[in-house]
Amino acid sequence: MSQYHPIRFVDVRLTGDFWRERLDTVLAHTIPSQHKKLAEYGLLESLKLPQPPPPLRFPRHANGFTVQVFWDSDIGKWIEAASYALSHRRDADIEAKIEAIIDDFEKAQAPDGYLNCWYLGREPEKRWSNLRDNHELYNAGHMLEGAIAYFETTGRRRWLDVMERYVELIRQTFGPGPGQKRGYCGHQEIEIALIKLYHLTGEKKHLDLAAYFINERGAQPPHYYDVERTEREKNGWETQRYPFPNYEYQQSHKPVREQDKVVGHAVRAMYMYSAMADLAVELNDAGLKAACETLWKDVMETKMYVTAGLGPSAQNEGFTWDFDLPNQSAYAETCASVALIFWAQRMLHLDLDGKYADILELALFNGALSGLSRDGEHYFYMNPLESNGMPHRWDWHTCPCCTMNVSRLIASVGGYFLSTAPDGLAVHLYGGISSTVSVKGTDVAVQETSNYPWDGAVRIAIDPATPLAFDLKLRVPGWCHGATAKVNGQAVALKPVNGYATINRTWTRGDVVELDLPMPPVRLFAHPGVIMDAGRVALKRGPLVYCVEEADNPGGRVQRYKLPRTADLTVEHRTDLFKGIGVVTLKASASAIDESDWHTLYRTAPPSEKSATVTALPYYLWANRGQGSMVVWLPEA
Ligand code: FUB
Ligand code: ZN
Repeated sequence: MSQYHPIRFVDVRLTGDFWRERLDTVLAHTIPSQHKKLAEYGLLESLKLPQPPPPLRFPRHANGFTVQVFWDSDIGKWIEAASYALSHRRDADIEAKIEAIIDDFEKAQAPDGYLNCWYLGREPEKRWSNLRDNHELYNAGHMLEGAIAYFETTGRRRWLDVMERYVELIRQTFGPGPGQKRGYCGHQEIEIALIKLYHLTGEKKHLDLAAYFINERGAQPPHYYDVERTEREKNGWETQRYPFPNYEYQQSHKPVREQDKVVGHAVRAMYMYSAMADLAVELNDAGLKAACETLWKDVMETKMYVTAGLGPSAQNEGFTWDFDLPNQSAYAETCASVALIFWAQRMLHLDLDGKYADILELALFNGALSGLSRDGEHYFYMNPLESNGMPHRWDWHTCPCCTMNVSRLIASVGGYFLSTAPDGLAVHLYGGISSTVSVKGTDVAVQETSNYPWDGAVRIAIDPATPLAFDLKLRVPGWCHGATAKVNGQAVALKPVNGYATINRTWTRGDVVELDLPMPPVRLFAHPGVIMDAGRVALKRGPLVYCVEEADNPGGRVQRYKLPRTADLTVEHRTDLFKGIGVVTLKASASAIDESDWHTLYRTAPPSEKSATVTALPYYLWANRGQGSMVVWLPEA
């Protein structure tokens, strides 16, 4: 197990243009507009207890389910995102809004600590009766993460106290003891939150409860979801047949240590694997670590989109079979890529191996970041890799999980840059941050400056309070060949081991490391098993995957282009495409099918082609300039 631990989000300032701009947008636009939507769509009203609940905004599906059962989670996630944002800039108005929500939660809490506004308001007698579908513990997890983030930013612990009371009730209710329910949530999440609570408080009981939920999952016949279903049937509460043939959907088809294939709902899977990796670190649990490694290999080798999108299917919001990665119908939920980042970060702290940081970075700059528009007020839930312009970005969703997942990610992105160990400091991401970390008990100021991801020149100033010998581990991304470095102007040999190059010296105030990460554009080809990508090529530069969008290539659907294997890819720095930011586009000579002479659906004459120039844009930026076609995997000429 690695000795490295991530630093806290509150200890990192974002100073680079790329993340500063995204953060400023989240602060100024996303967080306030999300609060408006929470009000407009009735989520805030749902906390006003006791009072007769208003009619459902989203009527129950035929199976009795409504997304309203997890509204508490969306509110908790908004507070979490807002709290991360507040750590960068305090805002009295947002804080007042959070306090008002806490007032409502505090008033709603039952005397025994129970706190779920859906059940308290609408069906109190059914508390804990349907863990499989109704998200009670998932909600508690997100509320707890919100309470922890709010406390970490503000030092105010009122909501944390409320949530600790609730956690105590959960501890009494679930477990292997007499009279306890041997249950666990159908949507994993509380496990991650409990481990965070353990990190915050140092109280082992929280870690133990997280471990219970993970170890119990799918563990014993009879299956818990069958047991609770039988109870519901006795009470006349079960009206519909369960739509899935087994419990793969929520990864409870077998004990977690025996799971070797990534199955089911993608977000649930990623949250569970994150908690498993966390527990493997905390408990030095080799079995959990091995299971995580097997699952990681499975998803990386057969189930991940080139953008780090996960889950091709809308039917289960998740995984299907190996190499099934359709482009236009890709579900690739924003939440799933965000959750992959959580998992990758935890794997990275199991073993300091750059293969995990590479995926963390890939998901960050592509599958997750695409979820938020330039203006910070429009979103993608699904992140297809090919489109005819539909669906477009929306300003809210009946199921708003992705909106706050992407805002909490961006507002806390600083927490992914650095880790410390007893004898070292590791730098995982580049893009401009400043922080002061403690190494061997000495404060070390770290200032990383760069125009990353547009440019691979990175400057890292290391200023220990007093001269200090330690390992500085610099990630050399897997995509990068020919990285070089200098310390105080003198070249040093970089010999990366598992993706990290170690520079060991006595660091003194004023030391500067210059790292150069060449990032020429490259072509990527998919495994032949991915039949949807046969004969196609994707473009990438550094961590950014590119797409071809109609906005830059007017004249009809962009699928008309064919890119010759040998065509040069020209890098262009552009400041004219998006207000306020410069971006790098790629340009190439290509051919394009001429549609003007097609008048029938089918014909015997082959298509005629003409020469053309094609421009590619970072994928995360697509669908910000109107609706039009887009393609990541371009046909080759
Ligand atoms: O069920 C809660 C969230 O809503 C899931 O994580 C998403 O996939 C969406 O179904
Ligand atoms: Zn989502």
